[in-house]
Amino acid sequence: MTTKRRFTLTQYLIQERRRFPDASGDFNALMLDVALATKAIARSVSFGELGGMLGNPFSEVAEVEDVSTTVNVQGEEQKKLDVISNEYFMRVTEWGGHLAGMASEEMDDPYQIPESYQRGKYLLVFDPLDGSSNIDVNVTVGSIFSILRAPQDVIDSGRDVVEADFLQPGREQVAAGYVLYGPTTMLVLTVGNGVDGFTLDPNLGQFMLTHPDLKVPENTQEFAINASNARFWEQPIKRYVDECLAGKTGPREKDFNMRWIASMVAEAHRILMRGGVFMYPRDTKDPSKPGRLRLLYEANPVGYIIEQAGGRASTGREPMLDVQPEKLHQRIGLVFGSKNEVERIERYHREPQEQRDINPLFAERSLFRD
Ligand code: AFP
Repeated sequence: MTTKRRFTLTQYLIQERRRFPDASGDFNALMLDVALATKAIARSVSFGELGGMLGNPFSEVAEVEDVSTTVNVQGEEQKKLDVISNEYFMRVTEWGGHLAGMASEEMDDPYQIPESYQRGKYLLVFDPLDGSSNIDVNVTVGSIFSILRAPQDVIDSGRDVVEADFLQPGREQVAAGYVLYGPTTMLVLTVGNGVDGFTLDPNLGQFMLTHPDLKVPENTQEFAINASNARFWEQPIKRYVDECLAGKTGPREKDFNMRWIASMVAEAHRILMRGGVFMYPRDTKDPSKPGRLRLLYEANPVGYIIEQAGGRASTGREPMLDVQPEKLHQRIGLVFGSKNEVERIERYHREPQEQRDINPLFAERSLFRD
């Protein structure tokens, strides 16, 4: 019997580094620290109730220090595992000398690398546990991360990081990835050279390259959206979903399937594996929130992965990776997945305007008005 040779994440990173002979090795070391943090989270998630880590952080706070609220900066309830996962990310990555600072969905302000540690040239941005409202019902959750280069003056001076240092368009990401805590634990990573998937071997404690060069199929007949928000959607999204629902008898002349896990990271993974389109679009539900998901912690890293896999990520109006962030915790409408479907949704966002440009009558009697 012959055994198939598999690369570990470490071997993969060494191989990637060979493309850049001048690289210092800082990035690889940081990535391995991030992977270690996610292995610790995977372990906590897998113990579930047995680990005593489900539920509200104040029921038993033995392992968690400095927790003064059960609501994060997004106004969302924090689970104990949210807090613990955030701690793992910070504690495992802060000491290595590779980071100038971090920002997390779970923390109001940027996190400063303590003075007792060396500061480095990268910024780490993360959502430690996406989909955490699914934890109590034992549905897949995941961590999402993005690695940015710190501005040169931060690297030169070693000064504290400020919000503005993190406000970089998604195209400037050095790497992005997610780790899925599902039936298996999987790391999906892009370092700007395609997308590769690794499965955690529980015996070795190593991420093994199992899904090289992932590609999102260009076409799909599957979409994901929280349809309970339908009354708040803008017209282009209503039109797109209506056409999918009309199936074979509608303008698309084919039937569509629908999925909604409420863990964006798990939806992203399904789309990477078999195609599909995900929408959490801008809507009118809460005028203070132009979308549900966060630009820096969710939309940009997933957008980078999807684009590197040949798919497309958008606000509906412009490519996600071109958006200039204005705030650390900024929310945004997000559409991503199979290229041809996302392009169609973008076209639907443009069309009413184009029609108005061609014929002023459309402003009065548009086909696409409510
Ligand atoms: P939580 O991390 O608070 O569970 O939020 C998950 C999420 O940000 C994203 O992963 C889901 O796609 C989306 O929210 C689900 O939102 P709805 O509950 O409105 O469907």
